[in-house]
Amino acid sequence: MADDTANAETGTRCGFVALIGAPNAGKSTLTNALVGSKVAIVTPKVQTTRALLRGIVMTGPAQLVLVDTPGIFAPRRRLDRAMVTTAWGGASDADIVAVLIDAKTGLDDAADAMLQKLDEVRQPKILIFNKVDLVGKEKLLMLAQAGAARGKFEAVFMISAKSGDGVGDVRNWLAEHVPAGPWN
Ligand SMILES: Nc1nc2c(ncn2[C@@H]2O[C@H](COP(=O)(O)OP(=O)(O)OP(=O)(O)O)[C@@H](O)[C@H]2O)c(=O)[nH]1
Ligand SMILES: [Mg+2]
Repeated sequence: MADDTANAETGTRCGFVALIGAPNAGKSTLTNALVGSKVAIVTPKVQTTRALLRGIVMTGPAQLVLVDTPGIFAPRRRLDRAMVTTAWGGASDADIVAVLIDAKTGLDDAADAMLQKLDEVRQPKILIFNKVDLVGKEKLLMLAQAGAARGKFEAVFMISAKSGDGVGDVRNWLAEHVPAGPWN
């Protein structure tokens, strides 16, 4: 984890944050919401994002370099495999890994497989349940408990990337936890 003091000379912080999750979880929507403008393509179709895409967020003394990744799923074809490899590559290069799960879909087998593989990821991780606008409070509570028990996460968030609900909390947390250092 980053130390708690910002860069002594400049007071700045900067870090790479990878957003990973199943296809359609809302990674690109969250990227756009955090950046504050449309940098990533969002569609109702799965596998819209096919390569790593970076968005820059400035928040106070912190610069977040967001890395939107293709979805993670069990690949069958060669292009699929390449996309999934790209996504995990984005995670391994990041300072912080943000794991996005569609709250409507919940912790299905695919999410479970992804969470299991995440145990191998050494960077600090946060868990984000997205699309809370589509799910009732009780299910959310259940998800939060099950998710937190399922892996080692520094924090768990409930958001709607679409409405912006909770997105500010994620931005603030990331800004406080990226490493001290000069902006890119
Ligand atoms: N209701 C609701 N829909 C959302 C939310 N976030 C994203 N969506 C919708 O979910 C769909 C997929 O969103 P994307 O942001 O493209 O998802 P992605 O994870 O980048 O998908 P891939 O690039 O295909 O892996 C789109 O139709 C979004 O409008 C949310 O918070 N609430
Ligand atoms: Mg996408």
